[in-house]
Amino acid sequence: MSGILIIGAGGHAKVVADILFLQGETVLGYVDDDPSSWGTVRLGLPVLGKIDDFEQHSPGGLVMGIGDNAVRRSIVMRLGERAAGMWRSAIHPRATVAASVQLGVGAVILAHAVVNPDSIIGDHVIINTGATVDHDCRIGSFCHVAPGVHLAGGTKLGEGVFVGVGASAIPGRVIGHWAIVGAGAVVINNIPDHVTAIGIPARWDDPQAKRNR
Ligand code: JB2
Repeated sequence: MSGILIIGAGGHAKVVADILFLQGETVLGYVDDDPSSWGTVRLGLPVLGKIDDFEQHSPGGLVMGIGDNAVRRSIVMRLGERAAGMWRSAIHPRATVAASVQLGVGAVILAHAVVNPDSIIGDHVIINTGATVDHDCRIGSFCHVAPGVHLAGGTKLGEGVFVGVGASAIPGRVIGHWAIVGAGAVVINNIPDHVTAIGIPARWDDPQAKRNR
């Protein structure tokens, strides 16, 4: 039987399943590496076994259902060619995505999220509930834009950026690869790669400055 298999079986996987139901997709169930989940049922769908055995279930498509950016990336890399061409997007019917937006493979866009014209969304990105991404933004692969985030026009996120719930960024700011923006932070300056920026305005520890102290 052909249908979609969801990778992961936690909270985010259930949200993905709900979107796929609304899209009218046939969903086979979940695969997950936690053996204690196997044989259990979530939203009426079974956890079928481990991720690396996904081909045993003959899926017609795969959607990534794990929230952690680094874990999503490592699984996509691990499955590599075996999963190439199988990744599908899950876009809630009440999300608003402008016609000119370029969506990467495996994008997951939740209810009431908005992505405005000419934004470019990378692979396996999550735009979570009620988040807004204004015009001309660039969202790198494996980013997670958490619920209620607002990114103003021309914001650029590198790969793997996590923007925490309710954070915002003024127009045109650049947030570096694998940076973390804390919940409720307000980004008014560019943020380097790999730092954690928190507060209003968002600030981060400069490792170089620390070494010189
Ligand atoms: O290192 C890992 C790993 N860590 C967790 N490798 C592999 N292969 N799998 C991993 N997992 C799996 O991800 C767990 O077995 C579990 O199925 C899933 C994590 O489930 P959890 O409910 O803890 O988180 P989530 O990813 O479903 O949801 C997170 O992200 C969402 C976007 C939460 O923070 C949610 O609150 C959030 N909405």
